[in-house]
Amino acid sequence: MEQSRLPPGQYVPRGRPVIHYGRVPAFKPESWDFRVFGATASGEEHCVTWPDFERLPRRSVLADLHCVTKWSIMGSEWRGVSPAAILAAAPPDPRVRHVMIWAEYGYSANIRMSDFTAADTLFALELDGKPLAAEHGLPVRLVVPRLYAWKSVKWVRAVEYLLEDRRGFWEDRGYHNIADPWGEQRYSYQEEPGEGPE
Ligand SMILES: Nc1nc2c(c(=O)[nH]1)N[C@H]1C(S)=C(S)[C@@H](COP(=O)(O)O)O[C@H]1N2
Ligand SMILES: [Mo]
Repeated sequence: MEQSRLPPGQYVPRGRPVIHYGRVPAFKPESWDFRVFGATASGEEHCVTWPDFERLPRRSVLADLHCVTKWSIMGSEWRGVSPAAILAAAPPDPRVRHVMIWAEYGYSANIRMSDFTAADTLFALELDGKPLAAEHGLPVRLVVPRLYAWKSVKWVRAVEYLLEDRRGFWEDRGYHNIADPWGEQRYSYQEEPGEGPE
């Protein structure tokens, strides 16, 4: 196992911070669903209920989470569903290069397909051997360890396949479209041509 390293400008805080915009949503299994829409290969929207989502095969990823406010949580064990399973169940149009991840209350983050399909990206249902706590994203959150943590969307409800890149919640409010912590891509003014939509 490669040892975890701290990206530039980050520090390890005491305890485990919780950060999000707005309130913690209640999880109601009977009405919860996971939608895949936008540029699907068939043109149709796919929808998975909680009992079906819960039954998808899981795998574990040992990974760090880097918040743009500069704390990093090192070495958590996340367990959940691989994005590859979602892509197989609901194939995208072959031209799709970006996805929008949607959460409860309209929070969203856009991610390049190459980051979405990275080996350490996961729809996590468990953290360190236990179901996610409500404030960490119960029942499902995305974990994208290779990007700043605002892209690790908690309380995920949908994936939208994009034919053209579009900015999500924080990307539209001054944060970097790509958000690589190793390159300290924190703010949108740092974007080079081609790194974000017009
Ligand atoms: N739905 C949703 N997901 C979110 C956020 C949010 O406001 N809403 N905040 C993000 C930010 S900025 C961070 S740093 C991480 C924090 O995850 P944690 O609270 O589990 O530590 O969640 C991310 N996911
Ligand atoms: Mo964050």
